Amino acid sequence: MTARGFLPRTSMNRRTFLGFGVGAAATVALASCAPAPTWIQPDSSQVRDAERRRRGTGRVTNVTLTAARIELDLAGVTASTWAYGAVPAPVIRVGAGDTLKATVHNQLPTDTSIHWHGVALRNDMDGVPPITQQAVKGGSSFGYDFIAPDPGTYWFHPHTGVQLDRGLYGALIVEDPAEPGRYDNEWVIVLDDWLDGVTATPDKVLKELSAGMAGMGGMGDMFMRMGNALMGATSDILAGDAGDVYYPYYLINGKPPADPSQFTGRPGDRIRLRIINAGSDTAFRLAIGGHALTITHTDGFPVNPVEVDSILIGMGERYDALLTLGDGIFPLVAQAEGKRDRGFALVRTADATPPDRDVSLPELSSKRIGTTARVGTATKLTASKQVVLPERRPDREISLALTGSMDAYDWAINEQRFDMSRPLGNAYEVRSGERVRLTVTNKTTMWHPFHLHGHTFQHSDNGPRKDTSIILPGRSLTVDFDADNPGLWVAHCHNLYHAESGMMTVIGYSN
Ligand SMILES: [Cu+2]
Repeated sequence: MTARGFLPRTSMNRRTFLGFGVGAAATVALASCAPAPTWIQPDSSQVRDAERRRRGTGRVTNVTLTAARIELDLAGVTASTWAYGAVPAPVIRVGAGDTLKATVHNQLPTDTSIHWHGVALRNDMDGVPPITQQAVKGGSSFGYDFIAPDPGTYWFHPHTGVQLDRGLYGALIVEDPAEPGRYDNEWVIVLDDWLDGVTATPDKVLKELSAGMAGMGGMGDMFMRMGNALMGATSDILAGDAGDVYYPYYLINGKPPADPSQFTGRPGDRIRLRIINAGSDTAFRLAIGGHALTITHTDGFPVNPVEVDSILIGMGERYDALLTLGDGIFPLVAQAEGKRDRGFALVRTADATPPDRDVSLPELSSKRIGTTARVGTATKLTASKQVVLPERRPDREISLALTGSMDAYDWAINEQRFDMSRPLGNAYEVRSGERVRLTVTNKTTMWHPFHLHGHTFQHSDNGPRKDTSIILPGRSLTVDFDADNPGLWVAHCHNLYHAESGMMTVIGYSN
């Protein structure tokens, strides 16, 4: 489905008048009629001033990240991949308001970059070449240096090609000095869909997908692998097609089910989970056998606590949850939604026989006996009082339609495929100080995790503060944000292959 009825904002009247369908030439000609905004560049004084206003603590954490080839052991299968020394990279921890100085040494045979996902940081440190910086060339280094203003669970990964679908990712935890700390321990859980060095490289997958699936019609609802593509992966919770890519493994903290990660504690301990979906094409639903989970934060920001049996996590999303450990050994399952496979780890508080990695969990069944399913999704959450955006009428409204299809693999925003060679060609303008209302409508037949850089928006109706939100097919999401972080910010689908194929745009500040 390509949503041909949709008309981009700049050309609505003319296009209707001219009777064009999706005439690319008409769009280009009409776009050039509008006066070009004077964009606030990443190296501008406004960006430096915004950083000064963040009033950091002055504390500095220095880290070094070397992007290089490594061998990853997947229960006896060796995957040659790229990583920051380990998969995931060692956790980076700073306090809210602290400065992170991260030096990346690029020992890869190609360009790279690091994006600090979810952090409202200075624009020139956002890691999106060629928009916010030049690419870090192979054999060279780059120093990221920024204040991390808001506490929460964040992560980092390249914003260069499809490198994220290798092992180049890690957690960034920004600790809250005012944290009540009513838990005994904290576990960082990074989920990933894995293929690099096993079935293909991400670049090969992108090439295959880009050819489109138009010739693959007539397969009906059959679930099957075709090359590195996956057909018929559907999920009720995601309201249809769940993903495009076949992965041989689903990893929890870099480990496959045959060699599971182990989390240990004492019975009765209260544990804070910090869960990050670092996958590229897989939504995970996470549950721990025999345990309820109380969601406390999403995308770093607190919500009014909600108790659930499982949590649905799209690519790029994070959830924090509390649980009280039982006595024994329990399965921690990250079900790859629609893909008929799972990530698997163990939670251990006593010596006991571990559960089978295929064990079925009532927490993951769609209907628990005697009750309704309690699947944690963002739509069930409300922002905690201290992070609710103050009531305000929006100064500007921007409508984005997610468009494109598997057939042509022509993922786009408002039918305009993002072009890195002219990144501001279809950019949307905002101005400092505005309250911006963003309505994102999914005109496609599959779900997309929509991510905005540099800001944490708020879902309508007092919903959660987030930076990455699942939008189901045919549905709209309305969010508000305060334009308080000048610069040029990309907004895109966090399905890596969709983003790289064109489902990306820029929301830029202008003078
Ligand atoms: Cu998408």
